[in-house]
Amino acid sequence: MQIVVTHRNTDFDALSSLVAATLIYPGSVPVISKTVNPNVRQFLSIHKDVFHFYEPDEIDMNRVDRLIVVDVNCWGRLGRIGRLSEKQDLEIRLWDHHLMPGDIEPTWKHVEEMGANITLMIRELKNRKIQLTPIQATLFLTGIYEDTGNLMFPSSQAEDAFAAGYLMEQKADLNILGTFLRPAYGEKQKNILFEMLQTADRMRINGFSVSINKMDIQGHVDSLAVVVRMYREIMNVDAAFGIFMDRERQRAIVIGRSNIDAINMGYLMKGLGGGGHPGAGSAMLKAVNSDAVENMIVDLIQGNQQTSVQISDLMSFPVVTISSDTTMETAAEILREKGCTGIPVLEDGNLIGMISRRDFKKNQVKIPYEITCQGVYEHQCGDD
Ligand SMILES: [Mn+2]
Repeated sequence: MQIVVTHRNTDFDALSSLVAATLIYPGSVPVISKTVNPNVRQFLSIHKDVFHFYEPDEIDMNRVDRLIVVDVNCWGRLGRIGRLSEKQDLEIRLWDHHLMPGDIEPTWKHVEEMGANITLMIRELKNRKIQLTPIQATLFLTGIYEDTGNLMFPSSQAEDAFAAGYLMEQKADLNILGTFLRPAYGEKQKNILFEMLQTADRMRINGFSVSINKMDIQGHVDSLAVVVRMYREIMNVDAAFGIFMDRERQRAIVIGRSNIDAINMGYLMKGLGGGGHPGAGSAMLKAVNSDAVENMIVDLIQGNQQTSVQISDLMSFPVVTISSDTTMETAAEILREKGCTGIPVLEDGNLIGMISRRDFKKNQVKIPYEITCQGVYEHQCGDD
């Protein structure tokens, strides 16, 4: 049995890629997580007679021998399907437009930088001369528009625009598209944006205008990415960041938007353990204080590689460290005990590196727990 899967907090690019994969791999079963973005849920509830998706519970994992993964490359973002990471003899095919390495090791892959993942799959559909129905074309175009910000994000490529033109030829309906692409901006988001604007501050870093805003939130808030996007536009800065502290869950969600090539949000967020695209990215940090996160962001923009001080500030307290002569087995033991994803390595009191769960995979030391990716990426909150 072959199944197609994508990331939780499914957005239109992910949903489109899921549908496209079922056309490229006839007989494959599309499986969708229960957590999809609000506008995708709205689309699905209206078009449920056209598209049939399965939930992870409906799949007998033992029967799965081929897994097709689209628009994501981390097990941790697949939800329940992530359990398949332990399955032996699983053939994995990966389609992704995120260049940032993940922990899924595919048998075959098509990974290429592109504004939207669906653009890569449209190229394949065209090569195979597979006809699209108008509703498929509409869905795919929504995917391109959402992931490229209507082709305005700097990550958009010419091929995204050509693919959009092709979908319009295939009778994509722009009226339907407009209904679902309206940003999920409601009362809660409005209040957060207003609060951010009241405390807004601008700074100049390396000649760029940057605004970093710290605020507390309670519980999960949808579409924070939309809020940060609007915040950046209103503040009219090159890059804007929202550091949203959820004190109850002891975590900070960091969302960034950049309008210039010189500040690559995807790379910058990777420095915080997250990820994203050049124009938009996010990260989730546990047990941190917002000032330390702000310092880290400033440091990363300055291109300062000497981030040791900030890294130790970011770590849970007391900071767990190991010395460079610690064996991999002992390090694995410490990681498991402390439940953290990485530990700073010290030599004579100086930070000389980090050891992370992924390093154990490289060294073939048995990892006693599931590897997870911490990045929430942009689309968790409205756009991947
Ligand atoms: Mn995507």
